[in-house]
Amino acid sequence: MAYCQHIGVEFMFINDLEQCRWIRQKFETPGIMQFTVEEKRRLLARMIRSTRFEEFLQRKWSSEKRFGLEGCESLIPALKTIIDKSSQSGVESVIMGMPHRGRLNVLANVIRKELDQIFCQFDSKLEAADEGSGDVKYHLGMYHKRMNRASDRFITLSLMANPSHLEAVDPVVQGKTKAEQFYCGDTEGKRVMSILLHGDAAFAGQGIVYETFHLSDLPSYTTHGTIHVVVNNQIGFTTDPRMARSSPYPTDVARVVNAPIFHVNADDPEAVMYVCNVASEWRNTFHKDVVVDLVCYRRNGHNEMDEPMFTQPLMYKQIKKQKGVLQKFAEKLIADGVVTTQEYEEEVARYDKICEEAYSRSKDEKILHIKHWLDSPWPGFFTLEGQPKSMNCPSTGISEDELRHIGNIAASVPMEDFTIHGGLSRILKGRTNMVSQRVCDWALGEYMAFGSLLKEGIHVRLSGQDVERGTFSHRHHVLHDQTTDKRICIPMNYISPDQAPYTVCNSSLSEYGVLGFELGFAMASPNALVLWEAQFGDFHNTAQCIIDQFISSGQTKWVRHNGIVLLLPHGMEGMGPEHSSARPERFLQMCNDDPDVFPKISEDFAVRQLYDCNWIVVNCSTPGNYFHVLRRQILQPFRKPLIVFTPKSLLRHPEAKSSFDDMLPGTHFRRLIPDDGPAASSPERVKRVIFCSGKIYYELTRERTNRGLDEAVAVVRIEQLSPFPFDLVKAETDRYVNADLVWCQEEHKNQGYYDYIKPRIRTTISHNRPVWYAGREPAAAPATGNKHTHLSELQRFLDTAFNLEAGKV
Ligand SMILES: Cc1ncc(C[n+]2csc(CCOP(=O)(O)OP(=O)(O)O)c2C)c(N)n1
Ligand SMILES: [Mg+2]
Repeated sequence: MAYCQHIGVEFMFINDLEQCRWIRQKFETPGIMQFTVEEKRRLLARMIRSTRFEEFLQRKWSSEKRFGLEGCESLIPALKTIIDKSSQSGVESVIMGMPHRGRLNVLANVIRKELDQIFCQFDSKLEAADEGSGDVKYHLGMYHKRMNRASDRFITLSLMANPSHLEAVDPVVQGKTKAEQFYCGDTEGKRVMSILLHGDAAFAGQGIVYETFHLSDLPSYTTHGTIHVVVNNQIGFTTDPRMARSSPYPTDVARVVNAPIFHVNADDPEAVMYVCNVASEWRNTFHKDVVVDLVCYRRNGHNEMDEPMFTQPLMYKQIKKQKGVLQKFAEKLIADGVVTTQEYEEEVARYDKICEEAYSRSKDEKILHIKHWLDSPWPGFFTLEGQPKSMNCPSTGISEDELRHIGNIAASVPMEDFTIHGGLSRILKGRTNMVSQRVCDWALGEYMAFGSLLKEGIHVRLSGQDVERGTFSHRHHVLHDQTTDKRICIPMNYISPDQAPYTVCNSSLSEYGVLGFELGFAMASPNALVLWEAQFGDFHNTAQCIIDQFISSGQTKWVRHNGIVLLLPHGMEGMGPEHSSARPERFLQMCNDDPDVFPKISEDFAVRQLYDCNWIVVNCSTPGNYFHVLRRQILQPFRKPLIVFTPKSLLRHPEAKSSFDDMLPGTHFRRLIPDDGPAASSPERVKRVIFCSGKIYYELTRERTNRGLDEAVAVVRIEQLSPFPFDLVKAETDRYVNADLVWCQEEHKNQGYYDYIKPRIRTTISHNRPVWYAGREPAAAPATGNKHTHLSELQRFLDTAFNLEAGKV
C-alpha cells in the first residue's frame, strides 16, 4: 500500500487490529507529513554532515576502502531521528549493530566518535598500544554518552564491534541489550533499546536475521522491540518512486516474523525522517520490532576500489547522471525558502572546516588505542590501566554449611501446596540422601556452583534448548505443579533473601542466534555467569561463526573480555554419529598456547596462563571439579570464554560423585588429577602411564582392575586441556621414570584431543620418550551407528592401552 509520496507500507500480515489501525492512521491521514522550518533546517544540516564526511574521506584517502554511504546519505538523519525520538520517550541507552556500509559515517555523525580518532585509523604507520591483532577500522565498536539536544537528556550510544560475517552481530546486540535492560530493571524496554542495521542482500539471505527476529517474542530473550533499518541498494537506480514497493526480500523476512515494514525512498530525506519518527513511535508504543527499508542506490562500487561499470554498465551510466541526494534536497529547501543559498554554503563550509581541523590533529596521533574503541567498558573491574587487579585466584571452595544449605534447597520444593511429579520426588529424595552422605552427583555439583555464586551476588543465566529440565532429565531447575497449569517453582531463587536472581531459560531451537545472544549478554557485565548449553555438543557447529569470529578471537581483535561458558555434552556412548562428539579437536585447534615451547613456570603460572590464553577448554571427570571450574570463571580476576565438554552417562554413574571434602574452603579446580592408587605409591615400578581426559577414565580404571594392573599402570586425568598444564604433566612424567607414556581417548584418532595433546606432552619431556596412542582409528564420522561395533572398538583400544608386553602400540 502506498500512502504518502515515496513511502510504501506492508503490514497486512499483522493480525492485531489496533496495530493495523495505528499504522493506517500514520500513513493515510492527508497532510500528516509536516515539518517545521526548524526541523527541515536540522535535517539539512544532518544531510550535509553525512554527505560531506564521505566526500572528505574520498578526497583525503581516495585509494582506501571505506564502504561509503553515497546514494543513501539519508541513513544518518534516519538514525538520528530514531535516537532523538526514542530519547524523548525516555530511552537512555541505544545499542546498535551494523555492517560495513556507512559505518565510519555512523561513528562520526551518530555516535560522535572524535573525527581525529577516525581519521588517524587511515594511517597505516600507527603503532598499536594494545595487545592483540586489532581489526580493520570498519569493524571496531564504540561507546559514547552524550547529551541529546532534541530531548535535553543524556543518552548512551554504543555500536558493537563485529566481524566481516554479515548479520552475525545481530543476536549479540540483542543479548547485550537484554542484559542492560535486566541490570537496570527495565522490564519493558523503556530505557534501553537496540537498532539493527542491515544490507538488503544480507538481510534477505542470512538465516541469523530470522533467528534473531524470532527471539523477539520469547520472554527471556525479548528486547521489547528493535528498530531494523535496511540500507536497500539492491534494485539499483530508478526514477520510479514506486520502486520502494518492489523490494521483495526484506518484506519476506519481516512477514515471517510479524513485523511491519516501512519502505521509503532514501532520495527523499523528509519522507525518511517521517518514517523514522513513525517507526520509533511504533517501537515505543507497542514494543515490537519494525523494519525501515531505506530504498536507495549505490553511487560507487561495492567499495571505493570497485568499478561497478564492469558488471552493470547501463545502470551505472544512469546513476552517474543522477544528482546527489543532498544537492536535490538543498535545492528544494532553497526553492521553498527554508534556507538561503548562502546559509547552505556556510553550513557546508563550517563542516568542512571541522573535518580539516580534525585531520590536522589526527596527524599528531602516533599510537592506536583499540581500548578507545570498546563498546562495553566494565568500570571498576580492571585497574585504570585496564589490567586485572591481581594475578591470583582465591580458593573456589565453599563452606560445609553452604554446601548443605544449597544441597537442601536443590532437594526441596520451597513453595506451598505445590505438587511435583512422582519421578521428580525420587530425584529430590536422591539429592537429600546425597547431602546427608556429603556427596554430589553432576547435577548437584552444578547446583552448588550456581547457588553459591548467586548467594555471592553473581547473576547466573543458563540458556539453551530444554536447559530448565536438562536434556538428560537430570537438572530440573524449574519445577512444574502437576495440578495447576503453568504454575512453576525455581528453587534456585530461594537460596538467600539478598541473592542475585537466577535466570534459566529454554531457548528457541537455534544455536547461532542463541549463542550470539548469550555472548552479548555476557558482554554487558563481568559479574554474571552466563552459560549456553547445546542440546548435544555437536550442535554447536551451527553456531560456528559466533565461536570463530567472537568467542575464540574476540579479545585479540577487540580487546574485550568475555566470560561466556559453553556446556557441550560429549561422549562416545553408542548413540551414533550424531549426539556423540562435541568436536573437541576443533576447539583445541583454535587454542593459542604454543605446542612446542615449554613455558617458564612462575609462581602464578596457572593464573597467568589463563590470562594469556584465548579461551579455556576443560573436560571434567568429577562433579567437584565441574563445580570448581564454574566458580573459577567468576573468581578469577579477568574473564575468558570457557568451553566445557560435559558428560552424559556420567550424570548417573555411581563412581562419578564428589565428596563435600573436595569442595570445601581451600580446595580448587584441579587442572590435572594424578593417579592416587597403588601405582602412585610405588611410581618406579609403574610400567605405563596412561593420560586421558573425561569419561574414558572410568572405563580405563575398571579395565585396569579387571586385568590386575593397578600397580603397573597409572591413569592420569588431564582435566584442563587448554591452556595445557605443562607444569603438572611434567611432574607426572618425572615421577614415573620407568614408564612408557600413552595417550588414550575414546574418540577417533583424527578427532578428540590427540593432535593437541601429543606435541605438548612431547615438549614437556623434551622429546625423550615416545607418546603412544590408544583410541579409535581415524574416521570420517565421529562415531559408528552400530552399538555392537561401538563396543568392539572400545574393547580393542582398551586392549591396546593395557597391552604392556607389546610395548609399542
Ligand atoms: C556472511 C557473509 N558472507 C559473505 C560476505 C562477503 N560480502 C561482503 S559485503 C557483501 C555484499 C553485501 O550486500 P548487502 O547486504 O546488500 O550490503 P551492501 O554492500 O549492498 O550495502 C558480501 C557478499 C560477508 N561479509 N559475510
Ligand atoms: Mg545491498
